[in-house]
Amino acid sequence: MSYATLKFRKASIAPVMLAMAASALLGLPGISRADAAMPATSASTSASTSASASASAAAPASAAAARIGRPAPRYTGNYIVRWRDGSQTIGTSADTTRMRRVESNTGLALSVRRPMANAMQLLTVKDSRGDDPETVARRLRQDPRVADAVPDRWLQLHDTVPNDPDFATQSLYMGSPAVTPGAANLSRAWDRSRGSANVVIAVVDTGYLDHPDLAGRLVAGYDFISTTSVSVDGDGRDTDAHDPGDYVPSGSTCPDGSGASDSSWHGTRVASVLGAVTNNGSGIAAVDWNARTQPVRVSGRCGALLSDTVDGMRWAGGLTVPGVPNNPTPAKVVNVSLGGGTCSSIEQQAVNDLNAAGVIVVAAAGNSAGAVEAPADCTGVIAVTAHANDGENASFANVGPQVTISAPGGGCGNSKVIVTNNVATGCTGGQSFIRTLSNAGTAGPTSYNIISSQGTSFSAPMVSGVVALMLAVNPALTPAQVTAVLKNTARAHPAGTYCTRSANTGKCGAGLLDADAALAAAPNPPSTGSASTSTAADSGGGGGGGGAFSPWSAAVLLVTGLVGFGTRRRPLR
Ligand SMILES: [Ca+2]
Ligand SMILES: [Ca+2]
Repeated sequence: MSYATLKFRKASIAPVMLAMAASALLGLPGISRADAAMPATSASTSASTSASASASAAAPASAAAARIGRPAPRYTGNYIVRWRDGSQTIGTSADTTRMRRVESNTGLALSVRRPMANAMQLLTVKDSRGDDPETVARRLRQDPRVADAVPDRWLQLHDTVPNDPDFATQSLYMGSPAVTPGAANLSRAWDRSRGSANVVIAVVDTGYLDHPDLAGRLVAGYDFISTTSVSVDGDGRDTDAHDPGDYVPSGSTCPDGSGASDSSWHGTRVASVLGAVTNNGSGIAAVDWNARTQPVRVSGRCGALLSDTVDGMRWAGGLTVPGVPNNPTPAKVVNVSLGGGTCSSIEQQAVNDLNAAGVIVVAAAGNSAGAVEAPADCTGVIAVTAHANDGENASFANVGPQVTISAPGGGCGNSKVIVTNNVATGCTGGQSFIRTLSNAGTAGPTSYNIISSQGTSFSAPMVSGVVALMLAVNPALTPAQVTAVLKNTARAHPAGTYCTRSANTGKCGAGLLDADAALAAAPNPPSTGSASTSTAADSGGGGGGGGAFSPWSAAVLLVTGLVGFGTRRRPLR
């Protein structure tokens, strides 16, 4: 069967317009193109930006680190003192005598608050004579009876909050799960690692744009689209992975029967989730702050061909593709936010070969409110379904036994869809959105912007970014170990939601992505044996793969949200 369903194909209305329409109908704030429009980059400056990108790829790490200042400590007026004689008896004459002598020697008025472990006492200095706490501690240390003295101070749970203006919205799905149950716990994770420029994440998609909030994070990719009618760039395969737009002109019909549609800028949107320039005071924050993103262009007008997609995936991971120079900067993580049909022997072999080379493949489960689609259903792939900010599986998201884990992808929890006369009319508590970099152009690119997106397309790069962070912590992790750590550290779906119903056991993977827990476990992964966990025989052959793949993007979902949400919603069971 071909991917024809392609009912989900990027559809006939541009994401921006859909987002605006959804906003108007559902009363959602701020997702017009105006709310975050960024200045367009001219063609000439694009070229220079692109040329300097790889040379300066390592720069963001140090620059970001430099901007993250260390806030001044908050002191309490108390001091932790370790006595040289080892005594911490309080209230005895010996103790009182010792205190009086220290007071006399230092000129400080002291009292004991309580004893501490290791022959220490917590003292209060009642009059520090205006000296700062570190100076007071230094004076205490100069007394011969004092072995050590340190000012007591407040310690904070470490949450990293990047200064990108959109993070205020993004924290709903990237911040603390104590605030939003579905959030990926990245603020805490970023205190463990913000990623490494040594890690390359390939985005196998529609190519990329020189969006100013993406520039500097990219390494050279490749255009794998072999057919000119699909590539829309006037030629076949070449070194330029720019996205010229995948619009279908008025009057044209795709092989799946769909008609005119605006450009999706899907590859840029997906790449921005895992690799936008972060903590630059502009635009959005990404999951990984330092890894480099490699655009591998396989999808154009009317979608992607399996033959191009498999070649692109193999090249991304450093495998040889005839007629194409080997990838000089092979990716350790390959993100595939498109697909369709069921896993064929061709896709399975590509995944097996990538896994055997130590490459982690992450794929979106799809948005058909049905079974997991290829390549996410191949063995050895980290298959990602989506949940809304409240942690419930999104009503559009595909689920099934192949799902590895769930990550934020916007939408509406499956049990929260409000249905009136068999038509979805809203979402209890409101829909969730993922903020993504995009472009206002309906055909070719025009002005850069930021739009709200939904779909497993944006859940997968959430996981790919976390995998890149894990590899920054432990570069030796195998694909099987990464999978095991993600599963072991996933949080349970919230009680009473779709995935916790007994009829849905085993459909939603191990649970919700928790970046902090994954990074905490990354240094000591479980033993998993061979990196390659499957053979082609495991795939069962599969009848899919013959048709075109299509990016899974917001457009479709918003369309269904407006006109067919009810019919697209899975039965709750
Ligand atoms: Ca080309
Ligand atoms: Ca940014």
